[in-house]
Amino acid sequence: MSTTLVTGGTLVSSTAATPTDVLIDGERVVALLTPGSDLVAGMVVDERIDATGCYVLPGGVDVHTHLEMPFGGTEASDTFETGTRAAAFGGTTTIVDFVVQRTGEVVEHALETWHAKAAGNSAIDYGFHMILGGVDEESLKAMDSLVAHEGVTSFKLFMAYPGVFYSDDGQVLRAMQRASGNGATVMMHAENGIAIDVLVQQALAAGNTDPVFHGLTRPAELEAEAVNRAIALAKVAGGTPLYVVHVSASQALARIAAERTTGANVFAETCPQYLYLTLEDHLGAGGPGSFEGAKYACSTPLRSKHERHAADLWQGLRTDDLAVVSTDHCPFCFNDQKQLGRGDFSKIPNGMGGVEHRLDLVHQGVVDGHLSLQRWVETCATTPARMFGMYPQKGTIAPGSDADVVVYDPTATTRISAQTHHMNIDYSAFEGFELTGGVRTVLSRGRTVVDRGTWLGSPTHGRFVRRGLSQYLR
Ligand code: DUC
Ligand code: ZN
Ligand code: ZN
Repeated sequence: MSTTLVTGGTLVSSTAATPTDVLIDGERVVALLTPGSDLVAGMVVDERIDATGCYVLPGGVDVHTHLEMPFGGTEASDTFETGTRAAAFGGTTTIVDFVVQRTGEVVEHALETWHAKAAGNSAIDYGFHMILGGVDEESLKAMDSLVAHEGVTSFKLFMAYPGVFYSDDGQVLRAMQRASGNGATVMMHAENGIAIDVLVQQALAAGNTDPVFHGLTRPAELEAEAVNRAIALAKVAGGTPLYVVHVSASQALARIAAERTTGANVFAETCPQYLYLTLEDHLGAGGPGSFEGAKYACSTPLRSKHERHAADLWQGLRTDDLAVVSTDHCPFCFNDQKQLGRGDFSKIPNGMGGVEHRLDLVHQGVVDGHLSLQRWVETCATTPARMFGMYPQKGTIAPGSDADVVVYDPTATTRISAQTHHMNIDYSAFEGFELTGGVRTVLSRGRTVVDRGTWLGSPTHGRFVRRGLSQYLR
């Protein structure tokens, strides 16, 4: 076992920012030390990392990624190897990826398939949620066994994508009832997919095929309506913990906030794309006839810059009505995969890549005055770890925790570009963004995996994290 001392930095946690040295022994943090103490001066350590002028924070926890996911007639372009390496470059040291179970498929087989993809191919630690594409007697039973034996304690349901992942209200209710019994969290893709499909067919029939119609046929009201229904069903099911994924609309957030004032276990995340990108400037890029906007087709969609969505999302992050920032990393290359939707926006594979830039993009929110430093760490590391049963192994720097540590230079400049990023995607949704702050050094379980832009990790380093129940319930 070798020892590492991270010295001279400011330890930023979800509650404080304090000059602190961090002592690591092997894979774990073993002590937090006052800088300059005799203990530090006399200490024999194998490696010292000078963090002078930098923040020292717990490795980021991204609880919403889709690596190697078959979807939209193709497959997400990052593998576990490329996606986890890119995540590490951006200071994320744990991901929770989505296993996909489709109608009729045995849930346990789907889980085995995802273990086979990830094992030995992950640079950082990873856990799994389970997408239940088919809610039936067998899959309901499997929920209990995944929670009890497999360390998979959260299940994603879709109120969108009829014929693909869609669950009707009865199926949603049954899965929620099961989760109420076994303690699992239900994650909800909340959009009224039946109504959306009508709007999509009408748009196509009218000859409206450009990417911007992807957003125009998924109006904010249909996100809010689905959120409302999900909340009602969770209540009827006995107060199932509900986590609404990728919230993008003010109206949906307002419904979540209202419910939270009652003390209900209703939680939500947003993603950087909804904080920075818009329907007009990105999904509508290039104007009529342009296909450029396909780069930005994701669901929920980007929202109008003429409304208050982004401002409300930042506020929701401040007030904890949005507890987490994840990425919904689901990359598809523009030059081949996104082309599937040329001439028909409904065939554009939905998703964009962002796993590498979450910490930087949310840190920019600190620089811009939207969030405190502590809230940055809380929304990007500590709360996601607690929300999904990984704390204090993950999400904090404390004696006994995994030594997942990021040294972050708040004076650096990060320029985002597909030319320099590490994700396996031929464009960046954030191309040209110039951000204040940058990741300098990243440790995953005590091993330095990134240092000043150099890759020092290994695709066999990452381990499966068996998760417990949510530790964020109230
Ligand atoms: N939304 C996306 O944009 N991609 C993957 C699945 C989803 O719900
Ligand atoms: Zn979704
Ligand atoms: Zn997703």
